[in-house]
Amino acid sequence: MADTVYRASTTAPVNIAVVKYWGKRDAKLNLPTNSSLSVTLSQADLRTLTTASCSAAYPAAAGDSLLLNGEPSDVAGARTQACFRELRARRAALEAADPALPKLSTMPLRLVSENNFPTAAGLASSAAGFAALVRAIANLYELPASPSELSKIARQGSGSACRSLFGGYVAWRMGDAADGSDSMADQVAEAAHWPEMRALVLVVSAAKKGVSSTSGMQQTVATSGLFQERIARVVPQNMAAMEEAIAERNFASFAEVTMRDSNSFHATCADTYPPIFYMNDVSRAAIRAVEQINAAAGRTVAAYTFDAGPNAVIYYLEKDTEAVVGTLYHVLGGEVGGWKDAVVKGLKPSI
Ligand code: 2P0
Repeated sequence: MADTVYRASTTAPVNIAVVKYWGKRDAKLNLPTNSSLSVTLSQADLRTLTTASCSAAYPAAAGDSLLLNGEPSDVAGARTQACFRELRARRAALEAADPALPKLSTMPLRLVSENNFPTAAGLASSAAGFAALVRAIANLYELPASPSELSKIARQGSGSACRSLFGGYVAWRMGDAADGSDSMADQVAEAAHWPEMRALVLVVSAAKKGVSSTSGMQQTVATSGLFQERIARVVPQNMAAMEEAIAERNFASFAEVTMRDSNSFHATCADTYPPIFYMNDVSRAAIRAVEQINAAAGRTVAAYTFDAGPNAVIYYLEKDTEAVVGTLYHVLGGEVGGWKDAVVKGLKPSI
């Protein structure tokens, strides 16, 4: 039927890196200078819900469209276009092989997407957003693509998005092929492998960040000497140590690598010229609070990490909830003015 509307929906979760992606070796294909590793958070807390539809009845002149949190959003950008192009090409190949299939690849696409958390709050909304966009269209087109195959497409939308196609503990392998064919994500361990893991997001500010990740990392690659040390030695060591810590469920080691890698990433930001500062005084107060909590416990019970913004993510184990969450409320809520507005949320990794 000419007016049939084809439709598919999916959700994708947020991920928070414990070994950070920062730097592109190819901006067009979105290929990174280093591998990275993240924990995927529960979709009950943070997720994007996306519905993709297409129809021959949608006016061709209007083209493809995206409604994000109720507002029309631009789809003309090269990143979004790359995702559409890759997905349409795969659908067109299926249609060429089976002429009985409806020609969805030629129809305009409409996407409707909603986050259940503030966009651009430093909570990796682009990761969940592009992961959901790619999987919704792949479902609509009934593509027989594995999550790793889809991760190569989502990577072109936003690098960190490739890790949101998996739950649990996820690595994005940088690869070395010039065409990006081996730069994709895989699952290091399911969430059920380490079910006691918890994450807590301290929202210092829900405002849009000052320097975007995309331009910030380009400036770092171009100007920081310290960055060369990070990609040559620090990250490869951290990736290996992190995979071992996860395999052994060794929280002290997981925590140390997480905190060291966050510190290393923010040090390369400070070494960028002109320097980039994502953390603020309130962020640094959170670091001090985690140090106090660990010192008081006499062992490592909490780990902080910061992305391209001031918000803290604190990892801890369920059994240490009281020591970690209770103390954070006490220390930050009571004594540091900036935290009066902070939202403290306990999150589980997704299954
Ligand atoms: C990460 N971040 O690994 C790191 C840590 C921010 C700090 O991935 O240019 O939005 O779209 O590929 O994925 C943020 O970078 O950058 C990011 P693009 P993206 O989570």
